[in-house]
Amino acid sequence: MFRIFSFLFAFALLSQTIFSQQKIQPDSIRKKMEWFEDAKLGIFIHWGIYAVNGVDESWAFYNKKMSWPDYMQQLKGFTAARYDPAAWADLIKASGARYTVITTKHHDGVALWNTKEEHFSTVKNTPAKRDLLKPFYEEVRKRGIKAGAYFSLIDWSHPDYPGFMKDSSRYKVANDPARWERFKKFYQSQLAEVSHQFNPDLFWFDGDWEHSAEEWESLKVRKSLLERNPHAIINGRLMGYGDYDTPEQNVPVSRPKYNWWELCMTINNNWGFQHKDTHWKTPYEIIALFADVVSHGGNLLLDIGPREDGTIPAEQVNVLTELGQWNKKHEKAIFGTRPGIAQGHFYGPTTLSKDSTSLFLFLQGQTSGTILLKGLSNAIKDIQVVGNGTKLTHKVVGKISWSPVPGLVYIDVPKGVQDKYITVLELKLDKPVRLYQGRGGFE
Ligand code: H79
Repeated sequence: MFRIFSFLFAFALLSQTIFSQQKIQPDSIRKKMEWFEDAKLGIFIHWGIYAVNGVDESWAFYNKKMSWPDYMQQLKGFTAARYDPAAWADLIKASGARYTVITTKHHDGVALWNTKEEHFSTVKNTPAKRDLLKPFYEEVRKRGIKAGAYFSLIDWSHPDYPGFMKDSSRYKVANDPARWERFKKFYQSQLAEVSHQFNPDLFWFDGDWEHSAEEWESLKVRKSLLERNPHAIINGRLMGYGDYDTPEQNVPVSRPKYNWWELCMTINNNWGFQHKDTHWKTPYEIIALFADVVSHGGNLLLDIGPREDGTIPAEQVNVLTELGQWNKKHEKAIFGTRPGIAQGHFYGPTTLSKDSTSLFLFLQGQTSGTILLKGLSNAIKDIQVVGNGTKLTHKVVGKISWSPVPGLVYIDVPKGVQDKYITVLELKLDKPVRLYQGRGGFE
């Protein structure tokens, strides 16, 4: 029994440190979060030397799948020879994404800009020999896309960083505080370079779990970034000092705790380019997932992993292009919307217009026939298939005159109006949405 308790206690402690509580009050950041809340889709880019041999980004040596020197040999093969930042920005624009986040530095410590610090960079240590970030940020901003910077707090290649491989560490912070101070100064200087050179709209930290907020100096870091740009958004991986929650690969079933959240997800099974990974998600799977995320008030940060030469795999181009066409057709049902109605009213994703007088229903698969909506107190003025204009008929069934409980709404969805992926219906309501959520009794 004691063992079970001590296990539970240890687990509780662990989850407290790993999943730290948000320390930022939502009301204090509501204004700056507006664009993020409306944006819904971002494109994540993992580009680094790991694309040369197609190995796990940084984790390959951490997990001892290869030695650190072998991993770093990839520096020699990173050419960026066919890098076309304008083409990347065009693709991101075509996907419908409103923002993008690129790896400025992953856990392997290789910076993609010309860092002044004495440490690895694509400028000093690879045949690419240049700052890859500046032209990218310029191109995306030209197109009105918000620009985000992924920055790894962890730097497993830095001699003053304690962590190295999963079962080894250079030292313990408590035993050599001066060494940790040196690392802190180093990482905060690099971060200041990113902040001053590119002024990102969003900072996407990763790897906070290896140290406490005090050790990282999370609050100080947050403050200094916001001094440079008070509107900058900071993701939730700063040990509690971020603005929004970041589930990774795992799709939430209920809404995450933070007021704002973003699911980051790969198109195959890896963040960076890997020659052997052919587990591509289909456009349908991504679009269905995207609708689900938006219906729960989240954003999707969809990842692409360019090759070392800067070309983007055709499968990823295809998913972004198909998603973009679907987004264009269904723009009003996605962008700038608010989370939909509770599950139980309708068995599928839903969203609401900002003023909540339009309710959007997302039909999975190739739905046709009669669909059911429960507990809608509003009158429906009009139903249309989004992006297609076909008007649909509906019927209210079982409305009891003396009862406040609304009748059941049945909508006829004929064959032939279906989208290639997900069909969306817009229900125009007489007033802002009102729902009945009772138990059907005389309450
Ligand atoms: O950059 C991509 C990945 O390389 C990086 N984040 C994305 C965006 C990443 N990979 N894995 N993780 C982040 C989470 C890792 C969690 C673990 Fe652990 C680290 C599992 C075991 C060690 C955290 C700390 C959970 C348990 C201990």
